[in-house]
Parts: sequence; C-alpha cells; structure tokens
Amino acid sequence: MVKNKNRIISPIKNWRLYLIIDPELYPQINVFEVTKEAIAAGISAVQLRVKQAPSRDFFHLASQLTLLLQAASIPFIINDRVDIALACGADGVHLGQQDLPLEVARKILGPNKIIGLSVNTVAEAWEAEKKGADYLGVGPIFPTSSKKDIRNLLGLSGLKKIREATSLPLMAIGGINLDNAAAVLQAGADGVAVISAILGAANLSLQIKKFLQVLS
Ligand code: TZP
Ligand code: MG
Repeated sequence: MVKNKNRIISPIKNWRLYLIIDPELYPQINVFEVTKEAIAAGISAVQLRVKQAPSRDFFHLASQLTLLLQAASIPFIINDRVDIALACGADGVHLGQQDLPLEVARKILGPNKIIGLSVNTVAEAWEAEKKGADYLGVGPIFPTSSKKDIRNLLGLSGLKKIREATSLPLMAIGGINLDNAAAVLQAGADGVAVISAILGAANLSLQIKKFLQVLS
C-alpha cells in the first residue's frame, strides 16, 4: 500500500526498523547527522518526537527532515501533532490515546496520509482498526525509561494477543534491543520501533545494521 500519492514509499508491513528520533531525550545528538546515518544504514521509517519545544522549532526541524527523508523515499511520521505533520508535508502522524481522535485526524489529513495509533489492549486495537488506523504502535512491550506515563507492560504474550486480534501492521515498542528484537517479530510484530537502543548507541550506523540483521 502506498498511501501518499506523490511518493513511492515502502508498504507499512515492510517497516522492519522504525527509528524514533527524540532530540529532547538525546540532546547530545545532531538530528540531521542521525537522520543521514540512519538513511545510509537502511532504516525503514523515521518518526520525529518532540514533546516540549515551541511549535515553531518543531515545525522547522520537521520541515528539514521531510526534505532529507523524501529525497531518500523513507517514510517520515510526526509524533502527536497533526498540524505539524500537515504543515511540513510529512507522510503521516503517530497518535497516542490522549491525542486528537483518529477520525478527527483523518478528516484533517485526508485518505493519503498515514495515521498510526498507540495501543495497549485488544479493545484499543479493535477500535483503532474500526476507525481506520494504518498501523498500530503496540507497547510498551518491555520496561523502558524513554516514556514517562508508562502503561501496563505487554510482554510478548500481550503482543501475541493483539496480533491475533487484528491484521493491521504492528510496530512493537518499548525496551526493544538487539537481544529481544527477533523474539518480538516472532511474537507477531511486523517491525520494531526504537528510541534508546539506537540513539544511545556509540556507533549508530553499526547498531542499525545489527538490528536489520537480527530482524531479517
Ligand atoms: N511508547 C511506548 S514505549 C515508548 C514509547 C514512545 C518508548 C520507547 O523507547 P525505547 O527507548 O525504545 O524503549
Ligand atoms: Mg503521543
């Protein structure tokens, strides 16, 4: 499925490794260098997550990353903010359960943008599918220090239950690293979404390549 008419990007089911760049959690990184390295190393999709910065800063950063990622045909998703996703020309938005309702986001973004939704229960997965989500972020699977308001840890068994409940593409998230990534795919995820195990790595490019190897 190619959602954005103007671009050819990989189907969401093929997003094996989805990097979430959070410059507030990792202030030491250079977001542009990280994005370029991730593209060169073969990342499947990128999300920009900015929780505190002024909207204008988020918008400028998102616009610059859109250019880099569009040129590489890598899907680019904005966390939480439908307005920023639309304004910068990203491929879509990733919403949490407390963000704008999916049907409202869809009305604003139209049918050709990707909308992902975070889910933690089978009921939320059903609801998301009914309302037209394009993929689900399923988590947290394992403990993580990258998110404050953490919900019930799903583990691999919780992920399996959500896999059985929906045919939507599932991106597992939360504490995913090189040691558990293969098991997460085995449990039914289509791909893994990662912050710390990539942004915290000494050699980002090597780390992405290692992930892609264990996910292949
Ligand atoms: N949503 C559920 S867990 C999580 C988010 C954003 C944090 C994932 O970060 P990490 O560092 O890969 O565990
Ligand atoms: Mg959110």
